[in-house]
Amino acid sequence: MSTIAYVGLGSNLKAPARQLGQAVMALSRLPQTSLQAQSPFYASRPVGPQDQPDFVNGAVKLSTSLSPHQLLDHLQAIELAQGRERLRHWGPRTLDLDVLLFGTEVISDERLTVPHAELENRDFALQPLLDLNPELQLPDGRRIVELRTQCPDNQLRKLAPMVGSD
Ligand code: ROI
Repeated sequence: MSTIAYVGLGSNLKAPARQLGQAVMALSRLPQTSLQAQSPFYASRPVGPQDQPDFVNGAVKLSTSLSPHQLLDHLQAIELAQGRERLRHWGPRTLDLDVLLFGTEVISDERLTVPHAELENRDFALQPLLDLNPELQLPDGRRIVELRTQCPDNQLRKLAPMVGSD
């Protein structure tokens, strides 16, 4: 059985847009998974300490027969493969991959919280989800489009698509 999962991507170190592009390539190669769509990328002001570079954020839509925790294992492997650095709490990072939504599942354990715990406060996650599916809802029925209008503003700026960035 396949589930539609949405994964958020973020980076503000080491050529962030390239980090995201590389991560999308890696996600397109996951086992038991097909990449259905990729959102535009956005520059965004950092949530957390302001003395760090702006982030680049985006999201992808996957169809997968992996379990949520298997998917998380793969996301963490991709983060590591791209030399993940987290310099401090809520500080700069090379690559963050988060399970934002996994079908209509609600998960809360020591490794994984789905829907993502901060989703409704983060325009840089909500907007790419809307780009991928304007009708999307949380498992509790709240509409992403509604949450987007209520969440803090991180000054999203849509970036031009990257070409020839291998
Ligand atoms: N801020 C923005 N704009 N984008 C992120 O992806 C992001 N990720 C984080 C913190 C440091 C909380 N701030 C962020 O982990």
